[in-house]
Amino acid sequence: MTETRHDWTVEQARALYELPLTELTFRAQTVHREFHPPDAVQLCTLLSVKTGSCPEDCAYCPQSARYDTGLRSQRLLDVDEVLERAAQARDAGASRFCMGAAWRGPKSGSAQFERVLDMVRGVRALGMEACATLGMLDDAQATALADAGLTAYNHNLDTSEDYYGEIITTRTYADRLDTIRRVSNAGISVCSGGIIGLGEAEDDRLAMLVTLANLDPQPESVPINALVPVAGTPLADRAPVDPIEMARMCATARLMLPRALVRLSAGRAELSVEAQMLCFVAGANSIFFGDTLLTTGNPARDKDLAMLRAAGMRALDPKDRETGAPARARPLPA
Ligand code: SAM
Ligand code: DTB
Ligand code: SF4
Repeated sequence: MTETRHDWTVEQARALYELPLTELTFRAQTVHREFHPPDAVQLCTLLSVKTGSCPEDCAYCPQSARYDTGLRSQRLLDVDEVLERAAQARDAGASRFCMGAAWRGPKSGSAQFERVLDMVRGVRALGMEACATLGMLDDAQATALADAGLTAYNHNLDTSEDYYGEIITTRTYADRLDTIRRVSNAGISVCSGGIIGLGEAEDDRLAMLVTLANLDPQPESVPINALVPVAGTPLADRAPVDPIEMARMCATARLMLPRALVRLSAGRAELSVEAQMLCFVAGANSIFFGDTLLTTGNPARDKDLAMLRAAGMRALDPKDRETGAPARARPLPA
């Protein structure tokens, strides 16, 4: 049985990342089968519940108030509208519903935070896993989200500690790790990953995976995003990510975080079906499913279902938190 290690070094990560692709994918596949059904992909649907006008300066993000990206800001949606969208996502085949807010963090005790807690309770009552990404949390907010039944909280490290200051100046890497710790202490699963294609070096990508793998417990899910360059942001002109590098990231994440869901996240619309298949072969077992991410495009549902069907893949039925029954594959939706 492959052990989950928390003592990874960048050198060890690089030794995996730089293996011949055939060897790397073989090893990733081998580990994948120990912990996950090899033919199942988790289907998560995203919804931006509060869009734009964000006070943070993340250089990749179309939602920062600092950049003119032509995005229309939108205040926090009503609970009913969110639950209608969640029910549609469930009926379309998604098992997890992820709600994103363009905030530095929620305001404690505010009507808005209370509304988000109602959204979480409502999504759980629909029989779905609920995930939220709302920025930085304090302990009381993490506990309130846990009490509302939140399954997972997404808070990405995005890149290495060394490169972080090139991308974001309005918060620190330590702030990020603090929120992750609070989420974990509150008993919520941590979803944390990052973005490649920001202009970082290979070692920055690997240092990020090392930090994630050395968290104890390791994150339950690890989104691997390829930068979606958006006009008006400082990173608008970054070169497209090489699909082989995306596959290498997925495989290295699979090997270092063997139990995690590795999510092939933003940037899928720019990847061919074959490149995405390579990422699944490399150990990715989760996608964002639905026509949009937060503010940018994602492959259409029908296209994704056709891709998964052509490969004989199925949907991942979540692990049952109450009984501990393991995740299983279930048929794709019609
Ligand atoms: N405001 C919260 C925060 O930053 O924690 C939550 C929402 S934020 C949009 C969630 C994540 O989306 C970011 O951490 C980043 O990894 C990803 N993201 C945002 N814009 C992106 C882009 N243009 N390309 C790829 N990933 C992006
Ligand atoms: C994650 O790692 N990627 C998602 C989700 N977590 C919240 C967001 C991707 C956003 C891509 C740009 C956009 O659509 O605004
Ligand atoms: Fe705001 Fe999150 Fe975008 Fe950063 S990534 S600008 S915190 S919405």
